[in-house]
Amino acid sequence: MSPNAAEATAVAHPNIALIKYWGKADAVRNIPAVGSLSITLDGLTTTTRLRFDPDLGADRFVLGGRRAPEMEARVTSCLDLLRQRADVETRALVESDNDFPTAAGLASSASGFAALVVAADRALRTGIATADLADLARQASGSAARSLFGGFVEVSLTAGARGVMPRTKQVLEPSAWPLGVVVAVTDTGPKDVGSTEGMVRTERTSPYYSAWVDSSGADLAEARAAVERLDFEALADISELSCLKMHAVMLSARPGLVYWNGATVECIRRIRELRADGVGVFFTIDAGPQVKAVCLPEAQNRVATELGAVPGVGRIIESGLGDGARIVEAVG
Ligand code: 2P0
Repeated sequence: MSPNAAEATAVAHPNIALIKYWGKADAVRNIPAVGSLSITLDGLTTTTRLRFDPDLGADRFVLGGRRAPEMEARVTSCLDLLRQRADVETRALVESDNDFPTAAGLASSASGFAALVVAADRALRTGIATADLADLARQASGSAARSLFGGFVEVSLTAGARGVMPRTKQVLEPSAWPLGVVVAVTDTGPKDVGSTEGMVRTERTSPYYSAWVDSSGADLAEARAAVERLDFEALADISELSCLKMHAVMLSARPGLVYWNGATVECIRRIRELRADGVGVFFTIDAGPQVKAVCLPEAQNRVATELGAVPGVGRIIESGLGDGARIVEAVG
């Protein structure tokens, strides 16, 4: 194999967890403490071009046209996993672009590492199966495993010889239940406390952390059953519960993690009013102030208009459900 001129471009979409991942069973191996269930979006895209170059002494990472040295150690660790499989040492130039705000609770690390492993797998011709690529992406960023797949995706935890291991798989194709998502962007700046640091603080200091971990398996089973029978009301109830429980455990860390702003709360109230009026919509919120409203297709236009009118909402992004990470171009 000659990786010298090998290059590939991959795209991946962020995913939004309906049953949330927050906390690690093993921080060194990045094993999540809880399973999760997500939807992959098609309205937000990361495009990553990767070129192995024998003249490079180290990997280079360029994000949105600017060198991002603070991310290079994580990119190198991730690429090393694939280089080991291919038995090569060659370093790479990685150029990644997001068509949405980075590091603001819109899961840019999920789509970023999903696109990276898919591009590297193709450029190195390692031929790794998607579920195994998901596991490599997971080691870089827990949520990235889910963006390898489209539609509804589950990470389940199973006990194995080496302890608990996560396994990622698709639960439902995007076309089987084409829900919409309206993202109400309430702040485009980067968050104060990143997810990894926030999780560690929560595990160490929240008196409610064990209750969060202990109750999440039942939430995951309930959500999976709701997805399998396309039961929107049941999915809405369990998803809002998982989201609010996660934020409750974040708030109870010391010092408490407050990812919301005023507009976040106003969007929650508006979504609950709409649902009480019979509109098919529920909310979920990650480690940032943006509100993601998951809607039945016929409700999407109304939800976008209503959330766009909430004071403090600067931008509305609309999305359907999308496919998993994939190659769009390859040379060599
Ligand atoms: C999720 N989040 O399930 C949860 C909900 C944020 C809130 O997964 O430490 O950036 O790299 O494994 O993947 C964000 O966590 O964390 C996340 P690491 P990641 O989507």
